[in-house]
Amino acid sequence: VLSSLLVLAACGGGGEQATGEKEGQAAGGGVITADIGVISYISGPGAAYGEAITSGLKLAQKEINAKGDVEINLLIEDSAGKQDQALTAAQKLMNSENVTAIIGPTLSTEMNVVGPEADLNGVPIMGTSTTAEGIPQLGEYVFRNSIPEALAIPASMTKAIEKYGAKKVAILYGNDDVFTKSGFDTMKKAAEDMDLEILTIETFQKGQSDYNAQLTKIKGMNPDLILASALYNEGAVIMDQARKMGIDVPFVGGNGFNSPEVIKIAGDAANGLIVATPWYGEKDDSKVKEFVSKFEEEYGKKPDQFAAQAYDALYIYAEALKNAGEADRDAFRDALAQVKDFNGILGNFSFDDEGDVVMDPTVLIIEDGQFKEFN
Ligand code: 1QQ
Repeated sequence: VLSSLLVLAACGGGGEQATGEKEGQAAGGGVITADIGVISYISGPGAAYGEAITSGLKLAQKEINAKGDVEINLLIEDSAGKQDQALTAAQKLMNSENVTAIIGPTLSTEMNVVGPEADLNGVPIMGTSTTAEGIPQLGEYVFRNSIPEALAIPASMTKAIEKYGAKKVAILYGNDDVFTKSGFDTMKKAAEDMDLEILTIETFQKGQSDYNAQLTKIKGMNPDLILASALYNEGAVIMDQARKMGIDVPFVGGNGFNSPEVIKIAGDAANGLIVATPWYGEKDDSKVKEFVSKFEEEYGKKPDQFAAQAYDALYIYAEALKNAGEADRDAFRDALAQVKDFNGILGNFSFDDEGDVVMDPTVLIIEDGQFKEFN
């Protein structure tokens, strides 16, 4: 009795939590259990993003829990892609459910309001698909594992220019969304840096269904390339209408276009779309292949970039939990910030000192109704 009291005292005595866990594990216990909140866009026009994300998370959860050193409970809330709904979900997860940390929300527009609130409450939060400028800078509890537009878009544009010798571009973007606006800023800056002539800048809003005015103007100016910053729903309709009007030049799209929904909605009109992503499902890599086959087995379809990023994200959380040694918000935040050289299905991953990610994207093009490597 005396010796076990001494062990307890040593464990509780100060900062040796990790050692305590190890002893617990040796005795057959010591699994670190954590409630992780998820805020995802799973209903409404962009629901395929959230469906992919939650599928990736659930697959990772199953594998992680089966290994036995951490036990993750996912508490999933729908934000419908809306700021207010995302914020309400975050408050519920933080205050009523008392989660250790949050994954999501899906859109940068949502993270822009949820991130500062989580930071204020000292709740670590990580976006798996938020790519606008400035997301990790919202606070020291705010992270992402999705490659920012500022890296992805210039990579796509560089390849498109190499391949097509493009000199004149038209830009089309949604001006009522944090991500589509940020993507536009990056496109404009990159076009200027690359000495491209910007023929026109056209805007649209979420839910718009008729792009005739913008596309007629663009067609009349005869661009070599169209740069489009949109979520898949608007983006796919834009491509469909453009092709029907006889605009057959390539498009460079931002992260919103990284969804197979673009091909589902636009069909052949999606051919000629160039996007950059750290995810390529046909990669000759054993980890990628294993993930693709497990995902197909579970859901009967191939994973997209959003599923892959979410899958890696939960593994990154599991690693941080293990390193923290306990499901405590502050300990978890510090362990998360220190994740280095994590080897996931998207390649080697580390946060920079602002909680942002540096990764090399692959540039893809849609040809014959499929994403292919663009070389
Ligand atoms: C953002 C995005 C979207 C395309 C996520 C679905 O990149 O909002 O930042």
